[in-house]
Amino acid sequence: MALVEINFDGIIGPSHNYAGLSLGNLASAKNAGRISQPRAAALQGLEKMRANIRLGLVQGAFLPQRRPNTVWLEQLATDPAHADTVLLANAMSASSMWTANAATVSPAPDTADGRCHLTPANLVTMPHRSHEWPETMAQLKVAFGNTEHFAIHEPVPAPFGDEGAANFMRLAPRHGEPGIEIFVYGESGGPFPARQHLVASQAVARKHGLDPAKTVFAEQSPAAIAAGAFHNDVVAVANETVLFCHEQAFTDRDTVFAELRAIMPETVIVEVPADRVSLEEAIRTYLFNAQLVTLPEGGMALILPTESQESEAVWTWLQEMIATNGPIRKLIPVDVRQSMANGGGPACLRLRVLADPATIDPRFLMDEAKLDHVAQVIGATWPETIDGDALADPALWDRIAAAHTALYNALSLNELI
Ligand code: SUG
Repeated sequence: MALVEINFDGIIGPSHNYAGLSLGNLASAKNAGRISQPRAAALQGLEKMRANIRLGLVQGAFLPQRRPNTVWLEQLATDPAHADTVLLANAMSASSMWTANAATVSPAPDTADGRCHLTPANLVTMPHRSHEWPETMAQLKVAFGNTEHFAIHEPVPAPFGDEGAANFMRLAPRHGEPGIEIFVYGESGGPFPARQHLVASQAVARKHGLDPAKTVFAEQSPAAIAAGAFHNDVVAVANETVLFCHEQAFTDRDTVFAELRAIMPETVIVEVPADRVSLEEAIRTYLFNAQLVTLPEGGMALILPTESQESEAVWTWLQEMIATNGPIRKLIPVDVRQSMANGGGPACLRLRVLADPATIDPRFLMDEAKLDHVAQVIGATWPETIDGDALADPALWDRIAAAHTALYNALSLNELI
């Protein structure tokens, strides 16, 4: 079978909570201390997957990680019963749901050895995310264990922050053809950290055996980071020939656009001007944190958060864009409000892998029947709510562990528990 784009969504874990852990992520800060709804959150995520399957897209999933992360606490010479409040909150985060940060993926047509290369992101800038990669790596090794088709690398070493596919884009005439790989790094973010380091991006490009003539490194604008775009995928998204971005996404947009057009003349740039949608409004509504997908019947759709539909400035601009009959033909709002309240939109929740589905461990591929089964497990075992104080309650840890085991059993992935 030909290579197809597969979206691997993170199933939202039973410990989903609002601990305000991500400096520079305005939603996370704003909702710190709010009562979360892990069950509703996970079901929202499943419905997004279901809707994408119904569009004819191929869907995969990664599983939530074990929380609290006792392995990490042990490395810090403590345990859940003794860790201080902040450390425990870091060990309880369900942040692996945002699989756009799981890894950077270079598909087979772009690499020197013709395999699909994956490097798990080290996520070192944020403590709660820095301990995700070992379990991510374990899942990747099972899902993409076929070494004839996939190569999995060690993460980039600290201190060079790597945030994975959230700071990576790919353009290509068509999915299965060689393309341009675009790495977006940050130098400065004013009051907020620039999480993706250029050294890390360059290392990933070398590990993956990319053609330097088709690899672009672009600096994310400090203004975007300072306004709350802690990842590039909050202000830009690409699919096949189309780059959809905000006017202030990059430090030097003219040079970036010229480079892309020189490598691939078919490049189409759909840019939203700042005088129509400000950076602040773009970040509040997450219109760029959309899944830009090619529909099986042709044309592209933007699967974007319902928050974008509720903004007059955003929705008016998008309607006008659709009316121009450009490459993006359809707008599909989805409700992922529980994830959005922690700064994770539809695009954060998925990792794109271009591959032949037959080469992937089928336990990670989803169909509607499997989603029904997973929904049943979630309905029966995920906590309905978590408030901040409960993070230190041993009864919650037990409940989360039981929910975790039930899901791994349901997907026959017990070996990863
Ligand atoms: O890393 N939020 C995540 C959101 C990640 C979004 N991903 C992409 N843009 N691809 C983050 O900032 C908040 C957790 C908390 O505060 O409890 C959090 O980690």
